[in-house]
Amino acid sequence: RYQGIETGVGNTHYSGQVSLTTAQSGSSYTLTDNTRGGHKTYNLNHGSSGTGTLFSQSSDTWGDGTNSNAATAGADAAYGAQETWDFYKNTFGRSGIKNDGVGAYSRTHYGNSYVNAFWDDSCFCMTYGDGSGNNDPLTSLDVAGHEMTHGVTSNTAGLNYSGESGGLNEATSDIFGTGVEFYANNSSDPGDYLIGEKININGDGTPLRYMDKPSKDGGSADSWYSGVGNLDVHYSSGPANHMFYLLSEGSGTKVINGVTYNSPTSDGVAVTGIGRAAALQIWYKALTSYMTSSTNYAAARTAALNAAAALYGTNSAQYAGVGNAFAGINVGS
Ligand code: ASN
Ligand code: ZN
Ligand code: CA
Repeated sequence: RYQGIETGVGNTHYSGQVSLTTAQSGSSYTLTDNTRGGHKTYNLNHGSSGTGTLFSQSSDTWGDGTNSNAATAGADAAYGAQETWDFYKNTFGRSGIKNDGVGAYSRTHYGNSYVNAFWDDSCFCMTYGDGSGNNDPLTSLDVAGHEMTHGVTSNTAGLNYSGESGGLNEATSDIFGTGVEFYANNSSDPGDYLIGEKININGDGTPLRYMDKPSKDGGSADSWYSGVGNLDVHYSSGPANHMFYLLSEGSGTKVINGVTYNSPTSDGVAVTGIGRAAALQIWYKALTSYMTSSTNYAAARTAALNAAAALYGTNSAQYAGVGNAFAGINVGS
């Protein structure tokens, strides 16, 4: 058999026990995924430059679910990269971040008590900190999908990371990060419209962001207004996250995978959802066919309407749904 493709076991911190594609190298195994563009997962061992070392061991079982085992975060990161690859491939036919079949690489255990994770276009790589006290690594599925989506955005629309386009860039990462989480269908980390609900980023277990009502985070806007582009991009993302929730699920109260959402509209007019699958297709086509680096909220509405028209026609419920969801965040009417 081909020794470059093995099936290992990951005992992750956030996603329970998962299957990981690994590779054999001599008498050891490595976190190398030759079925997904050769993605590799590294251990920076608290350094902050270079690649550190490729995760490598004699057994093909990775981590034990605890943070005292360095390979646990490796297993989460490898799983996040795997599910993100599969989400893009199987949902949109996109083969990797650049759609060229080439995998990125991931670095875990960056620095000390580093409470962030980031994509870097220049290394074409993903980096994860270990969180406060090195106790809450930022390796959950939605964070992995969020960060790698920054690579997709930068290789497609190229939305500038400031002003309204910056908010749309951030929202695109939240939207497809959430898409990854639902796609993975993992019982330890089921799909939701919350961002960072697993990583204890606020120290009290609450999520970083809420797509049904973004203002629940204390900083994000629920709807567009003329100064929204002056907010930090992680707050000006709010209206687009909210639009995506409304488009997918509709306004009002709804329980999904045990989480209760209550989504308002800016004008009080109820909105009916078209389902997450269609909403994802519309946003992906808008991003990859119609948005540019300077797209603002008004132009994002036009881009999404164009995408819905191309996919479903102008007489479709999906096309009407886009108009209604944008009206619900005070864009168009
Ligand atoms: N984790 C942050 C983000 O993806 C990193 C950054 O500031 N770009 O938004
Ligand atoms: Zn981001
Ligand atoms: Ca989530």
